[in-house]
Amino acid sequence: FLPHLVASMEQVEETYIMVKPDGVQRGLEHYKDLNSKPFFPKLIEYITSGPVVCMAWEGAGVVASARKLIGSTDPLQAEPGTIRGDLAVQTGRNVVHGSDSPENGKREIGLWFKEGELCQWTPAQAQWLRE
Ligand code: IDP
Ligand code: MG
Repeated sequence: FLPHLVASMEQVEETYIMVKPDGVQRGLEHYKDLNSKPFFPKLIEYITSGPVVCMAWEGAGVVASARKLIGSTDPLQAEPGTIRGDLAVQTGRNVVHGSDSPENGKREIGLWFKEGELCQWTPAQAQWLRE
């Protein structure tokens, strides 16, 4: 949310956004590969405890670069400058998720988004980011 941008627009509008029960329930499927871990019940309690902000990023090497930006699973091992390194303290509250492979990226985007909810777009500065 960028209040300075909103304030500079002529017509300030409000919109109501809600994660509905299916959106929250689908969190249960998301970590199915971890369901034998001892921390699984607490992980599910945590991940379904409130709304989440979902994003689908696309780009060459984006799985690895997003994981680098996010930092190690344990925030105490995460480098300063990463999201977990700067903002988190415990593994069980590590702020952000990123898919660990292109295959899981596809699978997880499929869990959280329906067809037609994603849009393809090219930012105006794209030509200045890559040769
Ligand atoms: P990742 O999020 O870095 O890919 P995963 O091993 O896939 O790490 O674990 C998924 C999530 O499960 C972690 O981000 C964290 O929220 C939680 N988690 C992993 N290991 C533990 C643990 O030992 N205790 C509590 N929570 C854990
Ligand atoms: Mg993972």
